[in-house]
Amino acid sequence: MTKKRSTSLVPCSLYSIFFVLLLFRHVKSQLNDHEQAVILNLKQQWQNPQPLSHWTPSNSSSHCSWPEITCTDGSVSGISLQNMNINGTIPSFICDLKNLTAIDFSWNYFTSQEFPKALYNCSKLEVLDLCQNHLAGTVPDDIHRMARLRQLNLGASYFSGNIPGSIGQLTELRELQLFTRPFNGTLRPEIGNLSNLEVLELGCKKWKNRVAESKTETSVEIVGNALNFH
Ligand SMILES: *[C@@H]1O[C@H](CO)[C@@H](O)[C@H](O)[C@H]1NC(C)=O
Ligand SMILES: *[C@@H]1O[C@H](CO)[C@@H](O)[C@H](O)[C@H]1NC(C)=O
Ligand SMILES: *[C@@H]1O[C@H](CO)[C@@H](O)[C@H](O)[C@H]1NC(C)=O
Ligand SMILES: *[C@@H]1O[C@H](CO)[C@@H](O)[C@H](O)[C@H]1NC(C)=O
Ligand SMILES: *[C@@H]1O[C@H](CO)[C@@H](O)[C@H](O)[C@H]1NC(C)=O
Ligand SMILES: CC(=O)N[C@H]1CO[C@H](CO)[C@@H](O)[C@@H]1O
Repeated sequence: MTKKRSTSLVPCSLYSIFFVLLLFRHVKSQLNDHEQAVILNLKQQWQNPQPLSHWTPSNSSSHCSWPEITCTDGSVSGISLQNMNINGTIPSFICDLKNLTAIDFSWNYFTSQEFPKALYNCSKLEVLDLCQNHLAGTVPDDIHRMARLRQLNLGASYFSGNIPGSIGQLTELRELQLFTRPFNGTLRPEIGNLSNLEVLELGCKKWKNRVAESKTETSVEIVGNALNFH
């Protein structure tokens, strides 16, 4: 009798494993569908820019094969829209892409009267490149909330004013690019707290392979008198 019970248990547990696997696949593909919907909403928000005409709904993972999108384990981890003539704003729902670590919106026409704080909700963000856009306002005092940032490029846009001391709390920062337009604020001494910083520029270079470059070339450009690097 016990024998009978055990034999009937085996297929039963196999079934449940199979069921759990199916459920897992289903949940995962729903997550992928959701991420694709977010990306397609971005395209719509920006009024369907021509360079993104290949962003069309397809199977649940097809967006991972679009050149502007990077996926890690099937989930979107990067968006790179360099130089695509995009006019518009950076919508807060972009952070519905929960695994986003890199945003490169450089060389576009993104506009805003203030720093896009909505990006604080992208809690895994490590790379933020907003270079050469039409973004204005000051760099906010609570910029340190983007605690994981390794690269921050705010160069050649319309940001103005002082760089807040809290930028010194972005301890992961390796690269920091600020303004090229006449810089009328001051850099606070706290910037010297950025002990991991390798590149500090007040410019905006159109580097295609910035990461590779920064690996071979560790340079710290000291700008201003109040700065202290260790
Ligand atoms: C989904 O679409 C991508 C790109 O169009 C393709 O490479 C992939 O094979 C498709 N996957 C499935 C499961 O159909
Ligand atoms: C984010 O990545 C983790 C780990 O790869 C994964 O478990 C999770 O489902 C992803 N989130 C989304 C929304 O896809
Ligand atoms: C950040 O996300 C939370 C929860 O999803 C939301 O309530 C909040 O409005 C978002 N903040 C911004 C600035 O978009
Ligand atoms: C810096 O420039 C901005 C924009 O041109 C201006 O609004 C602001 O008043 C200036 N600040 C100082 C301290 O001159
Ligand atoms: C950051 O820099 C300021 C001013 O140089 C200094 O007073 C402060 O102790 C530093 N903070 C940390 C955490 O190193
Ligand atoms: C896609 C789009 O509308 N691009 C325009 C954005 O604005 C610049 C400058 O105003 C135009 O040159 C682009 O054609």
